[in-house]
Amino acid sequence: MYQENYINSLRAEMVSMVETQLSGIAQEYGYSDVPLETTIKWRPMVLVLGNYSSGKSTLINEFLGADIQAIGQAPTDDSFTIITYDGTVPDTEAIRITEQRDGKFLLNDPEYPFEILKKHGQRFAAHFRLKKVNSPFLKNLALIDTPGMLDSITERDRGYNYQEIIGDLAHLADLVLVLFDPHKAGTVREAHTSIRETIAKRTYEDRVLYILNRIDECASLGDLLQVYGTLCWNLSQITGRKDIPPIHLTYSSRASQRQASQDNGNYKFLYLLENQRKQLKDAVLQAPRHRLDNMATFVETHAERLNHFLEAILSYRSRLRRFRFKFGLLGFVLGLFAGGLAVFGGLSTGILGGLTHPVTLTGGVGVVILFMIFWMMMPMRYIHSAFHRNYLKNIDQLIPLDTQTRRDSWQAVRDLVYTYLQKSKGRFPLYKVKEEYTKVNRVYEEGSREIRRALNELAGIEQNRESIIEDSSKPLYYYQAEEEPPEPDTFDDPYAITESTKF
Ligand SMILES: Nc1nc2c(ncn2[C@@H]2O[C@H](COP(=O)(O)OP(=O)(O)OP(=O)(O)O)[C@@H](O)[C@H]2O)c(=O)[nH]1
Ligand SMILES: [Mg+2]
Repeated sequence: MYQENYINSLRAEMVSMVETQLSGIAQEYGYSDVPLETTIKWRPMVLVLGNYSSGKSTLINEFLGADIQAIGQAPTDDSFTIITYDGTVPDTEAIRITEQRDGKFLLNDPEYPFEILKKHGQRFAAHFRLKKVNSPFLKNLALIDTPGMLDSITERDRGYNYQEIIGDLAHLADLVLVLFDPHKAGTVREAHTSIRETIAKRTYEDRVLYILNRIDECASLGDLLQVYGTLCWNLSQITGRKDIPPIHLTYSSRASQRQASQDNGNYKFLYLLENQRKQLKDAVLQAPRHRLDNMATFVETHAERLNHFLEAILSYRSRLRRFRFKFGLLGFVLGLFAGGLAVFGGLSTGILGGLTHPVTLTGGVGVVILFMIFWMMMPMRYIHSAFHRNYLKNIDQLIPLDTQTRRDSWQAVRDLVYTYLQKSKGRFPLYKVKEEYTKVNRVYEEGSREIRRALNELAGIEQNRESIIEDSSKPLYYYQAEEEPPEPDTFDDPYAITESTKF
């Protein structure tokens, strides 16, 4: 409970940091169209992807503890469904859908983070919906069920760009579950493209959980191992990694005709894998923890990018100031020279012969002033626009790009800096930008450090909790060091199913 509260308050703090320190600046300079915190404000999300009929909806129903999503053998559901918690209906009541919202509402309500999906058009909106359910499983997260991936259906048939939508949803989600089933462990083309092109590129690999579902349909342990091997091979091809990502094994006991406890056939292996099902559920319930990591990265990334944006436009201004000073000074020297020349010329040619010295001097100063006015109006303007053009052309010179991180972050704001300088012609209130820079820099330097420190503290709490659980689960004789553990009378078959080991 303490851990849950800690996570929730850390989340709230991070959202408020983004809201008060970064969001306004991001919108002002066109870095973000919507308030920056929109995508992190809502609850942690778990995206469920997979082949058609791989059991996505069945697994979701198992998590929720009720038949919320439609299931069926043929491609069943062609909608993207957000399933979220309804806290207004007590958990003690039967778990059910308490409210439904359609896509149009969802895409336009600023309470939800789905505004960025508006670009996918009307056809997508018609396939997008939200269900509120009073399942305790949803207390700290929301699930997203998706239409199955199919080889035979093209983007045109679907009427919307499936790959891009999956990419955007994966970007929003804190955890992505990718389901496979034994029949299609070879995976299909769309699965390949979606996973390789979108998830691997746009989210971190530790945010993806690969799941081999419906394992009860394997005829024996040997059969399961063969399927597992095929899937491993395919996954290593998809992810391009030499090490194979961990694969969770699961099945739905409700959908299955075979029971885990059935010990007469070849299905004993299901019983041995029972703990995997529990581990999967626990891993999904870790979504709020993933959200914290994602938020920390979010704050760091955006603070760094905004920092680079402001650093670049400030650097432009300080270069412009130096340039102006240099050419102003040159103009002044030339003006002095012109004034001196005028006085000297006048005196030597005798034109100013009758004039007194102070008047001659005033005339010289007048020439200097006139020259300076001319210098400012004509050559300086021309040189200034040449300076502006030159810096727009060589915009990468504005800030040092000595590390890969700086280069990556600069790539993300480079065009924005270009557009801003082009539009403003380098004229902006300097004190204001300096103030904003200090603010963003503080988040970038101190805010990020504090978030990481809080995350470490949280990891400490988690470790403590685990060791307490571990300690309490140790058998009693563990504490009686001098006493040997009792020898079992007979050899126990570890795979035997007894009353006490049944779940
Ligand atoms: N034996 C067995 N059958 C399952 C399991 N999970 C799902 N099924 C069955 O597989 C079929 C497809 O399940 P769904 O949950 O609809 O699959 P889906 O991935 O949501 O399918 P689409 O929404 O059409 O992409 C249903 O008939 C389920 O009863 C499982 O673990 N074991
Ligand atoms: Mg489904």
